[in-house]
Amino acid sequence: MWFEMALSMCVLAAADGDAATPPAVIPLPARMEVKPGRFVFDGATAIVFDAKAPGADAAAGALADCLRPAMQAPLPVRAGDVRGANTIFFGNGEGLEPAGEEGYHFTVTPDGVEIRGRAAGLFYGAQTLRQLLPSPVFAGALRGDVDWSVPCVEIVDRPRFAWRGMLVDVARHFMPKESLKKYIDVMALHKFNRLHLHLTDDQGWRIEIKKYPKLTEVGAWRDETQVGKPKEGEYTFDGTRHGGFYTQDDLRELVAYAAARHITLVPEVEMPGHAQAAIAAYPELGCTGEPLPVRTFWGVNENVFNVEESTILFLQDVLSEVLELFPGEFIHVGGDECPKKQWKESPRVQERMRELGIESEDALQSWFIGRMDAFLTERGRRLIGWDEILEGGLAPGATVMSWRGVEGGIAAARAGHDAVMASTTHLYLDYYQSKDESEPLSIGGFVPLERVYEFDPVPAGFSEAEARHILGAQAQLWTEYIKTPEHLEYMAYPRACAVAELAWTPQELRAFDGFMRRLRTHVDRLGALGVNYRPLD
Ligand code: TNX
Repeated sequence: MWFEMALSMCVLAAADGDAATPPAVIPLPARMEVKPGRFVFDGATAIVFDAKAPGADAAAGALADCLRPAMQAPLPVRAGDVRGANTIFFGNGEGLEPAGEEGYHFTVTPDGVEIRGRAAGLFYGAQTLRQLLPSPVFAGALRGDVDWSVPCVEIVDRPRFAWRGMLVDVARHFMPKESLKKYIDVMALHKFNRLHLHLTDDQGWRIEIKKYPKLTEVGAWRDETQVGKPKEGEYTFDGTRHGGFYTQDDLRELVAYAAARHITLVPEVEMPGHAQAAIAAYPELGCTGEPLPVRTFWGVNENVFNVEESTILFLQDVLSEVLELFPGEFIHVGGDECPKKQWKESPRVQERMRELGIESEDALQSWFIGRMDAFLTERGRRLIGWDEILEGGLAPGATVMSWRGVEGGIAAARAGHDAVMASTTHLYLDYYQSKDESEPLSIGGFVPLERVYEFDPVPAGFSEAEARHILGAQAQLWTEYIKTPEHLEYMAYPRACAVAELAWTPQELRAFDGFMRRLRTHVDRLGALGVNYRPLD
């Protein structure tokens, strides 16, 4: 029997979590005390959930699903009111120190495991339990002998921030749905709770919109793609058609898959810039009336949406379908890198500015975003956009995603708006992670692991009231130079582990040395999961 073998192997496997080496949990819990002894799983161990505790059933099932591939005999899962001996028990956290929506209380004694909290907290407790087990349990199939035991601990945990996000740019390179599911699984292990999908850009439109089929018939495909960086202004191209899109069914499936892992998908539909794929599909949305192809090279682009009422209504129709698919509170409308050249040069746009009584092109962009803000607010949602949306005045309901450093986030918070920190300086995981010549070609920049880790989302000098406007932090993976899910994983991990910790763990507990010690164990888990992480130096 598997458990007898497990017992005999106990002494052989290097068990993590002795008092001297606290368990390698990432992100580090807010409070964790290691006690003597271990709980050893055996053939009679069961997962038990209190059927009256919301989410306990789901968390128990999620734990069983994660462990099943590495077990010969899966752990039975059953309902039960009380935590009996030799069980992993999921129940509500009533009467315990409040842990909020996402916190949990977690106790291991030689007799069993007890996890208490609300739905998300219970799920996160299950993720912590996985990380107390040895790395081979993360594999998709039983590999050799595993020490099925966990150290006795007492954990009281809750996140520092409500927004713990990652952006994946599926516009520059389309990523298959199944690869996003794996991505979501790995995010969940790290207690991330927002996946921001950058669904539209100059080089591709990736979301099926029933009312405007050409957005994907035309906009989801480009003839070819720039190869490498231009040399002396000369581009080379690969001559290969690239594209793809998610059907509405695909997106519903992804939304549900992520929700089961307590991750909210944040869809982004870019406007008024980064719009060429949409203009290629419907040229009347552009400023020049000229037909344009879906763009085949990178960089800031002058071809932007016009400001006709029909264009605003078109985009609101698009958003209506987006709202049907994505139930989350926040809808991202882009707003970054919108050159004003065509607006300045177009007689029709200038006429429209006079009609609207708008004096500058920056103010025109604010009017544009303001129309979307009003539309989303009326429908009970919240607009979020890149920090350029500050430039002509911030729309009343807007939340700012601060990418050009933290200044946009600071300005937003000081003006009483919410902000998410997503700064190029620390959180752009498309940038180089080492100076090693063997690193794959990247867009540029240099954001090694230690730099990521040192980021504190709350700017120095912030008052408590200002700090409350910082919803959290988000890592960005722009995919100009990232063509495959494997390469995406290489750029994401292990740096995303640092992002997870800076977004979850109390600032006063964070230390790079301790993180690195835990990370050396943690990367074995990533390896067992088949994540193509960049090896540690
Ligand atoms: C800037 S970040 C962009 C993206 C690029 C990225 C490359 C932002 C809001 N805009 O369009 O992909 O730099 O690092």
